[in-house]
Amino acid sequence: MNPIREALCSRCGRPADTYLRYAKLNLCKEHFLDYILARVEDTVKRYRMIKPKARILAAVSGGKDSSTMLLTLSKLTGKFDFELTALHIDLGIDEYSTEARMIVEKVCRIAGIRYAIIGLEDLLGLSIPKLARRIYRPPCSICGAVKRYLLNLAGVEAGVDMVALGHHLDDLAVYILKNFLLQNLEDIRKLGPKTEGYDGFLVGRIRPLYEVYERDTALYVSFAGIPYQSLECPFHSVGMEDRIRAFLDGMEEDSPGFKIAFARSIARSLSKYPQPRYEVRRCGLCGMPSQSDVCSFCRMMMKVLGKPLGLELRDRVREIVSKL
Ligand code: Q46
Ligand code: ZN
Ligand code: ZN
Repeated sequence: MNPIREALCSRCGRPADTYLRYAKLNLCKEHFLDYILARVEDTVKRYRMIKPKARILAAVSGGKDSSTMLLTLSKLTGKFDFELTALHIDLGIDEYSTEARMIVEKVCRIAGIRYAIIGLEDLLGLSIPKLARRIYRPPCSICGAVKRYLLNLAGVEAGVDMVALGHHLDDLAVYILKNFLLQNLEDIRKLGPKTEGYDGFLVGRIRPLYEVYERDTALYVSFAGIPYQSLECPFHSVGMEDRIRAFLDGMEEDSPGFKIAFARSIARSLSKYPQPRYEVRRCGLCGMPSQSDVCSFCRMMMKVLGKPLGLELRDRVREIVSKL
């Protein structure tokens, strides 16, 4: 009987630790790490994400995705000549947030990146669960809005050029297809590899993992020996996204590389999708982007605290990010 031949790394001939179907490559740990770094480098180049001398603020959650984004970007600062710092928002969701914060601190230290943490309890006196209870809304809908607002505010106050997000290919493909199915075509524009900002009040966003699979982010942190969040957020629930994900996974199974091709063709046709119908204005209370006179964050604060935090909140966030 023939012994089963061990797969060998396509780069060095040593035993392989993983097989990437979409690239038809067997790779050992070391060459897998190199390969993902090269994918991120190619993505940054392909979509012209980073201008020389740019200041980039990476949003880090403690999860495998944003840690992969931070670690790979931290290795590219010299090559693309940019400055990288990180921001974590502590949502105050019991042990989940405690673990996330601890991991973020470790990963930033390992990557040698300066970081700041905005704690919702310290900043607002309210965690996500408390906010959700006070305004009778699902925690995830508030959480998304609060994170977006604070991340942008932190970016503005830190004076960075771009905020880097850890969204990976699998999630982006799901969000894009979901918006297409619901015909929220304007929202597809916001899911590209790079979104430009408006001077002084809306920071542009980049997604360096636009062409990196979720599975590869898990392997990246594990092969690199980097800790990542083990607890799942207690508010995570199964929804329409999971059905779309299963469909896209099936397509990927039949045609390896399908999601990359999908993301690339979306990126090429982004300009054909409609622009938002509303004009981006400044909130009259805090000066941040808004679709009406008062932004949704200030309205939320008025409801919960009886007053908007407006410029007072900006001062506090400015102080937190001043160390970056
Ligand atoms: S949105 Fe919802 Fe997540 Fe916020 S409340 Fe938890 S599951 S953490 S990405
Ligand atoms: Zn190898
Ligand atoms: Zn506002």
